[in-house]
Amino acid sequence: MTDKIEYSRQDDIAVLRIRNPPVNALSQAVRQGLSDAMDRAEAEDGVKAVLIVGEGRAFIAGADITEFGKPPQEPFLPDLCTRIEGSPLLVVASMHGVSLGGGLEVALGAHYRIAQPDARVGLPEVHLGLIPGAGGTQRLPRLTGAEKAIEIITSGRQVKAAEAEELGLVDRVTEGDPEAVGLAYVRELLSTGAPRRPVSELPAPEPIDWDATYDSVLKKGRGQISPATAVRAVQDSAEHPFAEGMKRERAHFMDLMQTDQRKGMIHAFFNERAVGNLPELKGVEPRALQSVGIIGGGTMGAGIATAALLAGLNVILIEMKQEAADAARERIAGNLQGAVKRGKLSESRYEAMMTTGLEVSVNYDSLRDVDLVVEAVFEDMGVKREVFGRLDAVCKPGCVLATNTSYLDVNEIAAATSRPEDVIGLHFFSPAHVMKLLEVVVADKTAPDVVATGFALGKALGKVSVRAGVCDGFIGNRILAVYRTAADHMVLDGASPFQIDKALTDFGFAMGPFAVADLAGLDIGWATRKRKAPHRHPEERVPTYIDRLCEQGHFGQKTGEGYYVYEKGKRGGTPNPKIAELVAEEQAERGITPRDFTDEEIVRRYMCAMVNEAAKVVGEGIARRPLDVDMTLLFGYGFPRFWGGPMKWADIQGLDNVLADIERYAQEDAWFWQPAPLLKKLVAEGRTFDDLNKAAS
Ligand code: 3H9
Repeated sequence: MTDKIEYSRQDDIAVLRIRNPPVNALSQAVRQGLSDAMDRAEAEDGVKAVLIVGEGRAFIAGADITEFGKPPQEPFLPDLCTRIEGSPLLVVASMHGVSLGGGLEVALGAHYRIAQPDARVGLPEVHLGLIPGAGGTQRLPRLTGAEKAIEIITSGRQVKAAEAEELGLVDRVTEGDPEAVGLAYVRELLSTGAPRRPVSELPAPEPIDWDATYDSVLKKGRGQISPATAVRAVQDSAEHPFAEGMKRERAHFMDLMQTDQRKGMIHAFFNERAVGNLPELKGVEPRALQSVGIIGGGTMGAGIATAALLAGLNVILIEMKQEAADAARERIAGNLQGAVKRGKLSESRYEAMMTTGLEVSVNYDSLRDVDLVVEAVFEDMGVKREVFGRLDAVCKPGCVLATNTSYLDVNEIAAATSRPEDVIGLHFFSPAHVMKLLEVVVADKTAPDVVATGFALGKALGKVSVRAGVCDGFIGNRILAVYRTAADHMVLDGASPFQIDKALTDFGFAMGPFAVADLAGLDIGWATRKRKAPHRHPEERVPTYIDRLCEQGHFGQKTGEGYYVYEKGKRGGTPNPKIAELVAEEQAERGITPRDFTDEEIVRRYMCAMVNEAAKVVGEGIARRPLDVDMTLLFGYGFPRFWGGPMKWADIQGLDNVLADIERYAQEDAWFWQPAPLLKKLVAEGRTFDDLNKAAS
């Protein structure tokens, strides 16, 4: 038996304790250990029942994801679950923490399940581009019915113990030490002569409208294939005997294992965790963080305040005038009330946050004792420098002074203080209490413990924090500016914004770039174009057709008209017919003969522009590693998770193919399509972006 399973006897019960920290993933050694321990329990005299428990923070978090992509090793998990279920002994699982994926499948192989009240169970394989592959799609529907099983599997959500009990997924919920309550339950079952109860022997689920369910899940998945595949696997559970259903589930699972989507999603899973592990911060202690000051109570400031309050921090928010201060308080209250409505925050905690947790003031002196200040005022260098001068005068020594600027030079802002080592950029994304991304922007003189404090704040707020260097737009907005331009160029050359949006949402983006522009407000891009106009290179192509719409006061969703026309009370918009006219005028002025684009070409050009700029961002050290770009795009820009991020996408396409396309596009517009030196270097060396990630970790 492997040392991953501790075997002990409690009278006539064999206790199998899984010990594979941190989360008891089902590695080969764990699977082997469980299999051996079952053999031993069955062979030993006097054993009537087996209790399976997990040590540490979870029962079992699922299959060991680090083994995916390598040749599978026996014993295979589906066989292990069937072996547990087939035991002549009574088998009980006592679940605490999470039981996810293969972890729940092992428990479903047991004959009875007891759980702690705060336990959560689920089958999250779709988040890894997979479906449950150890009987989850066959056993779960036999307990919950097909419809509920499909909902649980395709959402991948974690089901709380109470709901799991209601659904028949667990038989009992009892608080206490998992082994102690498990043993008591087994003894009770033995004393009442409870029979073995294999889930596989329960009747198959009733049929539902499989095709309609498949279609709706496919549509909801926006290009992701595994949730729809799960519907077919559950259908198999209804239409075939259990053993045949298991075979079919395995076949689906192994097919999905080979897909790019599985590779992309597992890349996302690990790098979401790796992105905060910066070698340069090893051993660097963050500064103490209990109270946060925020300058400016607009949408951004109020969002940051909301996130900080929800994380249990005290917040002092500064506004210029009492009226604005009152409005900021209202905004924060509204945000927190949203959390109350969604059941994420109790009324009493809400009251405490709004009274003792939050102070809204018009006096900078209130910031005297705070540990960190985030400035979220108007995006203007003069205004920001004035704010930082005042903060320098008021804040205690060691207070971290952060700016939420989206593109201004953090070095210049830091220079407005006598302590540039305490100054950092913390670039939140709106709404700041919802969006997961935080760019931690490190200026030339920022002290390492200030960087560590930025990451500590991000962690406390539940954000995915990415280290960025100083440049116009940092990582995300700098890359966005370029792929947006690629989309604009395609419009000038003949593709409609609506075709582009559709091609990109079909690719998996949450929204297309033109719908996003309408949502953000066309005035933002207009202002940026005006700001950048004096610095443009003569060969730079900057379409101006949309400026004509802005000049007429149409700024997208907020004014009811932009690329799309929005009717009050209706979701989404319809294409604005004026766009075609404005584009045609500009094409005529520039002497462009419009041509057709396929959806495939649209995606390719957009992605190549993104990857090329991203390679420049990494090459210049603005992002430390390709994975920093991937996580930025995934968590701040609606990039489809199943591609893993633009750099992962490029690795999957082959960097030589991506470079060849960029060089081909450069024959039309050499100024825009200048290949990134890093991309050329990697192609020459036959290396990938992922090789760089590995080298940096
Ligand atoms: C499956 O089961 C397939 C089967 O149906 C069929 C098979 C044939 N494997 O997230 P954390 C690591 S698919 C390996 O920071 P938390 C994680 O990388 C699987 N490693 O903690 C991290 O490492 P590090 C279905 C894993 O408390 C450390 O554990 N299961 C695994 O915030 C701590 O993780 C899932 O998809 C794993 N399965 O959250 C569950 N899980 O410290 C995936 C975690 O080096 N896991 N690690 O960075 C999770 O959702 C969360 O990790 C969990 C804990 C909720 C468990």
